[in-house]
Amino acid sequence: MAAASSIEPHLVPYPTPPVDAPNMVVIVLDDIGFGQLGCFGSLINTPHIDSLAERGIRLNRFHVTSICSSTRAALFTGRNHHAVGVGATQETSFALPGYSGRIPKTAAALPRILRDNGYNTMCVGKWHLTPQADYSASGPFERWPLGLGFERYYGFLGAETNHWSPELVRDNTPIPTPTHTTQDGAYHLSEDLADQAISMIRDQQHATTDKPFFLWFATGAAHAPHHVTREWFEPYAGQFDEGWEVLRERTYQRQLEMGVIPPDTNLTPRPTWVPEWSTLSPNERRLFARYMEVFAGFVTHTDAQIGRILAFIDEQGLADNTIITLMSDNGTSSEGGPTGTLNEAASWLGDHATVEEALANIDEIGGPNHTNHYPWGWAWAGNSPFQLWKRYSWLGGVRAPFIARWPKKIKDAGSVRNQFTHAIDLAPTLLGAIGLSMPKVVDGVQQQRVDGVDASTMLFDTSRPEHRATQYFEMHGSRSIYHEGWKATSNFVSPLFNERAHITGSHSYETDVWQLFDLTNDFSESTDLSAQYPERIRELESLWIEQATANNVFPLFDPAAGYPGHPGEYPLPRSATYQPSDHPIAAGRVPSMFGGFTMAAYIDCPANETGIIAALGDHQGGWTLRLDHGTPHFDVVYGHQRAHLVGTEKISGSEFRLTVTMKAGALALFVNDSQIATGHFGGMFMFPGVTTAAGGMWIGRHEGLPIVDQYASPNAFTGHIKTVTISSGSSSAGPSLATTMRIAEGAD
Ligand SMILES: [Ca+2]
Repeated sequence: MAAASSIEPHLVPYPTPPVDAPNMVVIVLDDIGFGQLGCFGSLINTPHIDSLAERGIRLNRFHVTSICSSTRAALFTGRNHHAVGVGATQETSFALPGYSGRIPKTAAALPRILRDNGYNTMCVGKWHLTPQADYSASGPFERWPLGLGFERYYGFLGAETNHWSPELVRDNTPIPTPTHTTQDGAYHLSEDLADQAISMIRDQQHATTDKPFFLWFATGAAHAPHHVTREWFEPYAGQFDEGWEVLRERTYQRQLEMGVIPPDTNLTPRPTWVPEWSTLSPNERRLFARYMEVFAGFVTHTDAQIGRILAFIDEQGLADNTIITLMSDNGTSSEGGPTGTLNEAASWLGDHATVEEALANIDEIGGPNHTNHYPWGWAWAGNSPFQLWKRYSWLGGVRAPFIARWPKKIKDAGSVRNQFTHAIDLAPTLLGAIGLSMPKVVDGVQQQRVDGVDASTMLFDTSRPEHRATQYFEMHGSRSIYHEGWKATSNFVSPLFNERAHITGSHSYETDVWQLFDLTNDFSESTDLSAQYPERIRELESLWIEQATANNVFPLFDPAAGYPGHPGEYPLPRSATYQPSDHPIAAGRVPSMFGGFTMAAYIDCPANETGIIAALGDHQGGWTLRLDHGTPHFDVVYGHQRAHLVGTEKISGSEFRLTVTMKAGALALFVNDSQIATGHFGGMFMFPGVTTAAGGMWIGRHEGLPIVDQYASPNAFTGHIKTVTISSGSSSAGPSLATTMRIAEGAD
């Protein structure tokens, strides 16, 4: 027997980070346009983000995909969005290679690669890369944050959530909903996210001061709902009273003064679909200005939360060797429509509040009673100097602000870089900055072509040449291509959001027209040169087709075409039985109630019991079956549609069956076999605001904002619930594809 001292130790190796590896923080803002940060010319105050730019560099030709999920997929994988199956948002996954919503194993994501190279990886905030069918407690979890390479996660899985009462997940588990029903600032999601990010860094540094970390910090802001306390938006009172043309012009002048746009840049003119401010009524101007004041306050509040993270990094002495990048995922959002909205999800279904209704609620805008979004005139102003907005392949959709700071290496602080860069370049660039490249094989899986370029030397080398000659764009049929300084852009307008009724352009791929721009001399894509260069426009169209083919862009988006939806792992049950739980049941796993339903609750109610039996949604859209001191209630609300069924007698005793039925809009409430109330619900029985927030149905209590103001959450049931069974009246019934798309893309 060998002596212990002669045994060769067998060490299982840990991954080793590169020598002197910097920490990395990627901050992704939502729906903030090129001209909506102070350091990009905005009149909105963003002092902390501005200081990041002063100590770092800005890119004025940074591009994205024009929508949330797709940009995030490109940032994470270094590949074009269609090439990794995320040609549109996760709410619209089709059984098509470019649109499955399922990032393949052939495209390992940045956090996974960094983790394999000795980094701790942490994700906080908006995710939006899990297919909606995979949101439930059964997953599958492969495309949740932990599945794509993060070690810790705190945030929301969907497109958006309520900032006063968000649907949150920690790692792979939903957590109780922080709920705040007044506008006094006791809870706000952005503040919580900053707290969580700071806490994760602190924990990691306590354990291993020398180990590098990667933090992905994605705010819900400034995506709708635009939620913020008064103290943040009141300083903007009156600042937008001169209207959106003036805001756009002032932003443009500041952009010129700052040098974030070239001196000869044209400010593209106001399009016909943005009304002249002077033609609006005094009431409209008052309302629309308030929507913008709230948005501005929301952005400034977001900036302050980012400032807290930056201050923490400074205080820890980490700033010098931490790469911080900050960007937006797409241009400004027009999704409030021409007049703005108090309830964005209802607006997706065409249920708009009138200006008078909104005015009656003007002092509540920004608070928990609404999910407001500003009118699109402000989106136009915020994209100065470009045309159009989010969801289009015009620069107003695809060019976004970008800032990078790395004091140790970036020495020309405050500079503006102008190389043509795209979201797909982020992952190879961050890896390149630490001497790594995208791996060829991960877990034995051969990796697919990397579309992004390592542009890391651009960060600190001012003389670096252009790193990209060509880039295609496509979103919902809006197409463009950049090639060697030129950009060709189609005038296609998708049918989403009823924009065809307003925006001039083609409604058909057969008849659409491509325009040509010399971006080298025309920064803002303002002057169409297609008549002058007919050959060039044809070449660029051909190049677009070549690139689109290589990236799985076809077939092009067409809601009338009846694309096959991509199913989840398991089909929806026709009927399911539930018991009280500490966690919600993912809305996407509840039997379809769209074509009618039966809901039967078996309960014991010893004496005048109160509380929620089942509930889904909130006062902006949802339903609840509940008792109020023994009296049964069923409430359903959605925009202007609502029904309230109330029993005529209290129930008391054991073994009751409480049943709700709905068929063709007719609602009935039963106790055992006796019908006790009827009602009518004229709307579609679906609540997209819930599913896009990755929210769920609760049994026995209701987390989040209440459905009706007769109770306060969680309103836990004081009796005993044995089971609640929901059976679909018609499990195959559902909205048309066009309606589904409208709802889903509303949530982008
Ligand atoms: Ca977005």
